Amino acid sequence: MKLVIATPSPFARKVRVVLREKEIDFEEIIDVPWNRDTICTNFNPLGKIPVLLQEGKEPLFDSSIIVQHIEFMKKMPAMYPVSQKDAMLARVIETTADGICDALVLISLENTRKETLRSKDWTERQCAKIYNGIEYLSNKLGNKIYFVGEIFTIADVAVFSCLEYLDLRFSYFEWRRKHPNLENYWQKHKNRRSFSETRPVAQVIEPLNN
Ligand SMILES: N[C@@H](CCC(=O)N[C@@H](CS)C(=O)NCC(=O)O)C(=O)O
Repeated sequence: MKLVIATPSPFARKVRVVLREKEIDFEEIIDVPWNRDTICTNFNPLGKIPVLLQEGKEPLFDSSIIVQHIEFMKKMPAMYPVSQKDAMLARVIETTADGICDALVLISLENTRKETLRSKDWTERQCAKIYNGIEYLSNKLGNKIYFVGEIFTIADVAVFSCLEYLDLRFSYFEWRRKHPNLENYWQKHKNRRSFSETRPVAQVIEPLNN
């Protein structure tokens, strides 16, 4: 099994963490999806990583779909809670963290454009999603150790990946100071092996021409 990733990507990281948690062997192929020589367009019409490649099977894309596929392999630990209520909550948390990351990706991309072409209004619109999304996550967490029940789930994978992506792309936001409960949460989980082995690393991307 091969996983096409980009080293800073919080979406690829979700899958990389889940495969490590379940101790499933796989090979990582590093790509830069923004560059002209990306390989991900060979497998995903949307031109995005992560993409899961398996011998004799269709390529799978989108982090949530890949995680769902891995979950069907029935290797423990399960990433989605069993009860419908908790499973839905985990997915809402995952979707919120992913949406924050979408906004961060869009802001990073906007910032590669010529300064005169950048839209302040549009960037502010993305910033609102980040601020409101993080506040929502902080409220959902309260003083708990895990987002859903007493177990590590996809919600934790997605939020932790999102918080460290914020550090990489949007450090001036100071989420740690604004949301001390998320800082405590980060401290509790930062040494988990699947996280420490997958810390985001920036890549050089080709700037947009306009
Ligand atoms: N919803 C997708 C988002 C994936 C995504 O946005 N990946 C970014 C890298 S972090 C990408 O490959 N972007 C390239 C592009 O949009 O052209 C997922 O969860 O996998």
